[in-house]
Amino acid sequence: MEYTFLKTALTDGICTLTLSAPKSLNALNSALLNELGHFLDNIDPNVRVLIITGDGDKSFVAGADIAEMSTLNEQQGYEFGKRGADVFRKIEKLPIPVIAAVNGYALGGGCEIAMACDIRICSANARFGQPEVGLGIIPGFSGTYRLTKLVGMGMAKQLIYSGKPIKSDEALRIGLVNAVYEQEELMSQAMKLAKTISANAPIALKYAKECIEAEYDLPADEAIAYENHMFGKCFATEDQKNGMHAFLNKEEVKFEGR
Ligand code: DAK
Repeated sequence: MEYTFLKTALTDGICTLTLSAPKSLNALNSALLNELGHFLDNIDPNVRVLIITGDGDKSFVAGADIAEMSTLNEQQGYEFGKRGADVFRKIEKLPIPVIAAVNGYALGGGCEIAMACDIRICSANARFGQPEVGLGIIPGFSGTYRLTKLVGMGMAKQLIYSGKPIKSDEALRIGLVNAVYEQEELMSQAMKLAKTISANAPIALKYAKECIEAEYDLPADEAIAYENHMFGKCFATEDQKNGMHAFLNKEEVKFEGR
């Protein structure tokens, strides 16, 4: 599939995916969401870490496309919300780590797509917010769910009820992002983190992601049993044999993901 709204670059197993709708500050229209769904369903198996960013130096994603949403009826609104939510869920279910490199506005659906990623870092000019109630709607791409998980109910309610964006330093303070960098450093820092991650065992990374996602909503005994089961499965991999052999023999290891 030829993409109109996505740009991709692959280097050493690290894929940078740039969301690109510059005329609307990279707002998420249906065609962009369809392309993103297609990309995630067909991701190159050689990709070990995915970085998602926005085109330009002003905006990551300025939300769902308001022009497109403005004429929807109830059923169409439901379908539009479901399309976005389903695509974002694919990010969470990818068997590889995903880093959001937030390079400016992350409003509405922009904040929501960042929250579906495993790790968020941002530029100093980034702004995060859920301004939907000011448009007569609620966050519709799973924002009420993920923001509450990430920053707690009190702060999530304040952000969603006020609709007021916060700056990068406040996003860092409340744990919505892990680090803030100058704009010109953001992508090199994202790449540095991606390289560190991609040097580790791919199957172990996949299992770690699966555990963290699955265990979050489970009661303690079930969560611990789940981790125990996945820990055991690691010992059926070549990566475990190679990783431990290399450590004991003071050698470098290159994981093959087997
Ligand atoms: N959609 C469409 N166009 C947008 C846009 C958006 N979200 N954001 C910006 N644009 C367009 C502007 O209309 C403008 O277009 P032209 O006038 O040049 O044709 C161009 O991008 C540049 O924007 P500005 O001129 O406004 O630029 P400024 O620097 O002055 O302001 C801004 C930047 C990001 C602060 C401002 O553009 C802004 O406030 N944008 C809207 C942000 C926003 O409210 N985002 C949340 C969208 S709501 C659901 C499914 C999903 C959702 C909800 C429910 N279901 C159906 C259940 C999700 C909703 C959202 O994400």
